Amino acid sequence: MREYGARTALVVVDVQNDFAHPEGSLYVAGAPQAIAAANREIERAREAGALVAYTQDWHPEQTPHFARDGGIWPVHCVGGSWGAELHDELLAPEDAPRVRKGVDGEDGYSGFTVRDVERGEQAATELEGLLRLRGVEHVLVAGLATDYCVKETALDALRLGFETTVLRDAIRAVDLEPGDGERALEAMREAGAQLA
Ligand code: VGL
Ligand code: ZN
Repeated sequence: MREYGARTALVVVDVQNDFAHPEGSLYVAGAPQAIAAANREIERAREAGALVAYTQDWHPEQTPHFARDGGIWPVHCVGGSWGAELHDELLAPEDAPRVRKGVDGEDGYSGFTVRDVERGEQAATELEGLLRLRGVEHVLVAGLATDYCVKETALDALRLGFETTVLRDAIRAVDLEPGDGERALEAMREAGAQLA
């Protein structure tokens, strides 16, 4: 049984319409089940007074992340669009922090870091600071997608020294190649994450 407390934070990764809604441009199979599981965790976290932080993939209209500009993805989560909004069924109180990745056109999958596409430099988002300010030591990760943003967020959390737990029921994979989700779980486990 997971215990939430003041030194625990639940990070809910990219549960946005483009990934989580069947009409989204990059719909992840099983997203509704991941939302249901994430909502149970969010309720428990809030009851215990634990921080719940939400990340959002937040792209400009043009970015080398998109296939039409040389990347691999259909256009998704363009900042300010319907696809970038958190899914309606996700419990997301107004007062909970939202961390938007890529607001200045940077690239990257982790909720903690973004990369300048021209210079290749990494920069931190505000997520780590939010957690440090609250004295968080243990990060639990839920959301989408297992093989991209969940994985990179969990690996960064470990790198930054947080005890890290990945909530298997509350995540789903894109699986561009069959098995990507399983391989991502293995990579997170090998790096030191607990799979719960
Ligand atoms: C993601 C693919 C492209 C994610 C973001 O949130 O996992 N996946 N952009
Ligand atoms: Zn993206």
